[in-house]
Parts: sequence; C-alpha cells; structure tokens
Amino acid sequence: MKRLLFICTFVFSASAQNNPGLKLWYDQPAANWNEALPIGNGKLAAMVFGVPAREQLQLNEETVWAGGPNNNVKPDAFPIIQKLRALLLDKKYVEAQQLADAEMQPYGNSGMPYQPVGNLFIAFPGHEKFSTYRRELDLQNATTTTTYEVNGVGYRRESFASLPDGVIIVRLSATKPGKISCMLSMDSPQRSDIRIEDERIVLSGVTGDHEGQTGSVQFQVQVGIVRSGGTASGDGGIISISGANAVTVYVSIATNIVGYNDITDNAGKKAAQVLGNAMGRSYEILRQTHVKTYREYFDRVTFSLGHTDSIKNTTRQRIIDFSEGDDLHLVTTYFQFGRYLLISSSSPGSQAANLQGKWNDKMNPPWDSKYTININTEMNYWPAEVTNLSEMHFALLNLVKDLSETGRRSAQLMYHARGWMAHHNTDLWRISGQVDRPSTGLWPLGGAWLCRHVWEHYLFTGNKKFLREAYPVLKGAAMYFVDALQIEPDHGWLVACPSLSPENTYIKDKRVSITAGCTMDNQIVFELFSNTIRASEILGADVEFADTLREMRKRLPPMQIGQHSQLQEWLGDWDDPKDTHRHISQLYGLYPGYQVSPIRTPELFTAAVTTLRQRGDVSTGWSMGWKVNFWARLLDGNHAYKLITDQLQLVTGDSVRGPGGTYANMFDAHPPFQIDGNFGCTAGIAEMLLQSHDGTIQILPALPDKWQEGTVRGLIARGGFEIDIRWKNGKINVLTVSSKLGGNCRLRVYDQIETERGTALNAAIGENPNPFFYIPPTHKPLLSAKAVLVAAVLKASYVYDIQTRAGGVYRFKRVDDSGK
Ligand code: FUC
Repeated sequence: MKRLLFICTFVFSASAQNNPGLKLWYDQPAANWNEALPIGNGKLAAMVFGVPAREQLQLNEETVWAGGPNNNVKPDAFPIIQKLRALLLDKKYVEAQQLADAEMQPYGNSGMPYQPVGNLFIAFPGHEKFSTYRRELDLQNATTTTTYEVNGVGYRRESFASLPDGVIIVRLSATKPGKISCMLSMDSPQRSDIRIEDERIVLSGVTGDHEGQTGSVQFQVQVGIVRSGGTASGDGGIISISGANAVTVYVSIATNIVGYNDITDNAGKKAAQVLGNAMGRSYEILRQTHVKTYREYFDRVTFSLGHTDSIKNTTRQRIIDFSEGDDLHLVTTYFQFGRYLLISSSSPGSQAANLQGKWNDKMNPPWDSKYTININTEMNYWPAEVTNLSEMHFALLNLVKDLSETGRRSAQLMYHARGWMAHHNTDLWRISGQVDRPSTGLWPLGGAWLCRHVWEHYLFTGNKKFLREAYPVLKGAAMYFVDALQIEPDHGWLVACPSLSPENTYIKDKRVSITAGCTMDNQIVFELFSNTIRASEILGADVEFADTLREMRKRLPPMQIGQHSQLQEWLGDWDDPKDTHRHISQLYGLYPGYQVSPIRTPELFTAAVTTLRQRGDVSTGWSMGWKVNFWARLLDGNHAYKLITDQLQLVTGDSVRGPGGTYANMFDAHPPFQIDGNFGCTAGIAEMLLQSHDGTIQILPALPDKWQEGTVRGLIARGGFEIDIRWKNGKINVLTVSSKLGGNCRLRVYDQIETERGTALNAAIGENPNPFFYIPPTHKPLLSAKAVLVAAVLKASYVYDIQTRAGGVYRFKRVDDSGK
C-alpha cells in the first residue's frame, strides 16, 4: 500500500515525450487578458480567450507601431554634454543633475508605442451555458484548444499561429454534424475600416500618431473561411455561418513595413498573398507542418524533475499552491513555456521580442512596450543559446545591426564621436537618442550591452562567417568609446561620462543619478573592448585598432569593494546597504558577464554575495529572473530556487504596484505584464543546470536540494557542446557530451566521473586551450579599508580535459563509490 502511494505521488519520467503533458490548462474561460493564452509565429501573435459564447482572439502584428521612420537625436546636445562632463569630473554632482534636468529633456519623442491590430470575435448564440469546459495551451505542439458541451453536443476550437504558413488558424468543430453556427466579426482601436471583400473580412488600418510623429504603418487583416457543410454569408463586415459541420478560419495580417526606414510595401497585397497560399492547404496539412516546424526547435531540449499529483490541478491552482508544495513539474513547465514564448515571438525572420514579446492589447501600453535596452530586451534573449534556440537570437542580432546604423547619428551629433551608440530604449524605428528624462535616459551604454549578444552567439556556435559579418558592429561600438571616454582626474581612469547606473540614484534626497564611470559601465566597456580585440585576432583584422583598445582597457576602472563589503555600484563608495532597488547593475559582471568568478576573483565573488543579500529577493518580475541567474552563478542552487518560488506567486488584476510574480496564464508580472521575467527565469533555470562561462563546462553547478532527481537533454555550452545530464540523489548518473565543433572539453563536475566503460579521465592542467573558453584578465579589485570579506566556501569539484572531435559523442558516468 505504502509503495503504491509512493508511485502515485512521485512518478519519475525521463523525457518530455512521456512527460505528463507540458500544458497550461484551465477549467474556466479567460476572465481577462492575463488569463488568455498566447499563440504566435514571430510575426503574428494572438491572445485566445476561449469564451464559449464569444470567442476572442486579440491580434498583433509585430510591425504595428505608432509613428514612422525617425531618429530622436538632439542635434545641439554636445555643448551640454561637455558642461556635464566638466561638472561631473569636478565632483559637482548635484549641479550636473540640475543641468541635465534643465537642458537634457528628451528631444522630439521618447519612442513610439507598439500597438494592437484589433480583435477577431466568433459569436456562438446559445453557448452562454456550457458544461465540461477545458481550455489548454499545449507546449509540445504550440496549439491552444477549448472544449465544452452545450445541449449534449461537444464543441472544440483549436488555434495556432502557423510557423511555416504565416497565418493564424482557428478550427471550429463539433461532435455532431451541422452544429457550427456562428458569426465572425472584428474591431480595432486603430483608425480603421472593416468590410467584406471576396467572402473575406478585410480590416484596413493605420497606426496612431504619437509625440509629434504621424502614424504611418498601414496594416491589413484578411480573414477567410473554409467550411464543410452549412451556409455562409457576409454583410456589414460580418460573416455568418449556419449549420456547418466544421469551419477553418484563416487570419492573415501584413503591413507596409519593409525595414525600419522603408515603409513602401503593400499591406493588402502581402496579406492576400499569404492568405491565398494558406487557404489552398487543408487544415490537417497546415496543422501538421506547423507542429513539425515547431517541434524541430522545441524538442531539442527536454527537462524533467518528475511530477506529483498536482498535475491534476489547473495551472492557476498549481501556481497558487507552488510555494507550499513540491510541484517541480511546474518548474519544468515554466522553463518550457519560456522556450515556447521565444519560438513564438522570435522565429527566424521576425523582429526582436519587445517588452511584451509580441502580445499587447493597448494603444498606449506600459513603457510603450518598446525595447528597453538597459536590461529588459537583452534578458529576452538570455535563454536563446543555452536552451538550444540559437536561430531565435537573430531577431535581436538583426536589431543590433540596425541600431549600429542609426546609432551613428547619436554618436556623432550628441557626443562628437565616431562609431555608434544607443541610449536606454529603442523602438521599431531604431531610435538611438535619449528617451525619457535624463535621470533614466542619459545612459550611453545600450548599444554596447547589446554587443555582448553578437559575441555570445559566436562563442556558442563558432560561426566565423557570422563573426566576420558582425565585426563592424563590435568595432563601431568600441570606436564610440575610444572617442567618448573621459579621463577621471583622481586615478586617470577612463570613464563613460555623463552616464548613470540604471535607474538608480546615489544622492537619494536630491535624486541624483547622473554620474561618471559607474561599475556596470566599466564592466560593459571592458567586455566590449575585450570581445572586439578577440574578434580582431580571430579574423586577423584591425591590428592597430585592437592595440588601441588594449591600451585603453588597461586604464578602465577596476571593480571596487566598498565600506559595506559590497561590490560598489558607483565610482565612489556611495551604496546604501538598505537599498533594495530592482536594478542590480553592478552585478552585470556576475551575470550576464563573467568578470566575477568564485575561482578567478574570490573577493569580488564574496562582495557580490553581500550586495545581493543587501538588495533582497522579492522585487519586480524581471529583477527576480535576474536574481535566479545571479544565485546560480554564485553556485547557490537553494537560493536560486527560492527566487523561482518568489517568481511563481500568482498575481491577479491590473495592479501595476506590488511585488512581481506570475499571472494565471504564466506570463511574468512586473507587474504589469512584461515578458522579460519569463525569459530571465528560463535562462536562470538553465544556468542552475549548466554553466560554461568560467573556463569550464560546469555540470549541475547550482542544483537545489529539492531537485534530487532529474534529466535534462539538449542544453548548449559555449564551444558548441550539447549536454545531456541524468542525475539521482543530487549526483550525476549519466552525462553525455556531443561535440559540434571539436576541441578540448573541460568539464567541472561535483562528483568524480569516468567514461561509460570505466576509463579514468585526465585531470585538467593549465589554461583551457579551447579558444571559446578564453577569459580576458580582469583588473585586480580595489578594497575599501572597511570591507570585511568572508572567504567563499565552495564545494569540492573535479576538472577534466577531454579531447573531442566534431560530431563526437562522449558518455560518462559517476565513479561508483558505493561499497568502496
Ligand atoms: C526599466 C525598469 C522598469 C521597467 C522598464 C520597462 O526601466 O527599471 O522596472 O521594467 O524598464
């Protein structure tokens, strides 16, 4: 009896295939947007409400943004920038802030909002009362389904955004023939016109004017139907269907956007073409090809921590119960939901996922649903490489390329510098000027942070052709700092000035944020210079420029440990240990960067722990996502898991205050909804299982006590190694490394391992010869006399070198210590 009970409550499953369903499911229709379920194919997105009497698909197309081509660069900023530099280097911080507030308000506009297209409604008269209701989003086939019964007839709706065919599909069917009678209609908050043309609903619109920019994105939606049986008629923008056996609804949306500076396409023609192609294919074929394309990405990673009886509960209930129980299957679901969202928002050829991915129902969404590039946009792409979705990274990498063109203007006009730069936000039009007030917007490092994605893509894939093509982006970003860095008088350090530590103040009572040489800036410039130098070495290009960067890199400020034993946020020791600000920018060097390491820089590592403790756990959604990564890098799996628990707190309603968490539909709550938290936490979970930034590939570096048993398959390490791990009792059981590029595979493990045949492995010696694991030497930190550093206690580890060839698969097992 006891044994049976055990099996019922904890069934271990090895792969997603026999995983008890990676599904979000509910027993009620969505009561609001944050309960609706997202589908998307990168270009198009919809939120599906699953209301029986009136289905609603809230529609988005990724290029539907207000305004038109522009760049908001303040042409006469340079003299003010010069005055700010003089004041800041003279330590006149309050005066500098006052000058910035007076003279550096945003020029023209602070970016355009991402806007909705409208809604498709499908009304089913008589379906107000229903039974046996269920709606779900199946993460394994990227399809959402609603089923229910009315008067003894079972109804089913299935929706997906086809990856290969570019349309959104809704399939309506019933258990008895002739039962589909419904009306399709649309609305839109935009300036628009809705009519019936060729038996289709056609909605044509143009986006909004905003902050002096005329709305100039023309879009068109075309909705066509294919039915079996029954009749259909169209009038007044509405299609009425009566007595059909089944109906397939096809939704195509297109705009006049060709690129950020070209709006000459024909929206109607494009929409009609895509719709025509799709309507020529049956529902079954469309579904099959969609699922096949999706699974080629999604199935690359499987992750299981086992499951309990909780899987019987609705997703909403599981989120409510999470902190009290051991529903580890919800963690794997959340992780895979993050990968689902990345595929659905960033498939090849699409724009970068914005603050809400591609899902937004508001004309003026929070923060315009723009690209906030002082963390949020970057965070969206943290899971891309490590969770084996490298193709999705291009949505961002293409944005960086665009910015490297528009950002020349801001470099030149605002800072009289060569190269390119961007501030803390951009939008569809790739604006590079200052956005919002100076205390958050006058930060010139946005482009430089984005450049790390170029480099990381290279480290994970080894794609030299890509690096060659992208090199000018790195070079241009580095060039900007060659011209723009200023000499700090006390030490002669080179610092970004004016700048700020996003979005924090250091003289709190006077709201002073404008500064010079804050820690994150120094870390980002150090990294940008180092990556550009390495790229030039690999490509055999620009020897002299690389030398210049080498010389300047020596003069960047070191990281400093302050009076409270913290990793200092600013150049001065100004941190308040009680500050719980959501941004923890000074830990950029811990994650996503890797200038803070338990092995190479133990003092900084210890100071980072102190800083993170001082900042606390609970915060906005994205901040908690970041902290999962921080604690994983600090090798503290239990604390990382605590942050996952904080993230998996149910948030309801529209409040924009209060701690972050997760909505019923598993979207991250800042609050309000921001997709970055989903992606940050997904990346953090991967980082708990595998790290490859610190000269080695670390297996299970931050495994929480609760994750005693599990498998993960298909995670990617730098150097192009694909990793599968199975563990039991918190120890490695089987480890498989598939080498894509060959080269030395240096493993750091916390259990002794050997080949599967029992041959001992070679202990690692010296520097890792694999070039993808090269780490530039970090400056020695400066320590305040008052800092008290407690040495970090690290678990013993084993480090091995394994020579691999491209295409080779290497299997290892733990050295069996039982009985020895
Ligand atoms: C940054 C954050 C805010 C918010 C906004 C979109 O400014 O500080 O919390 O996430 O981006």
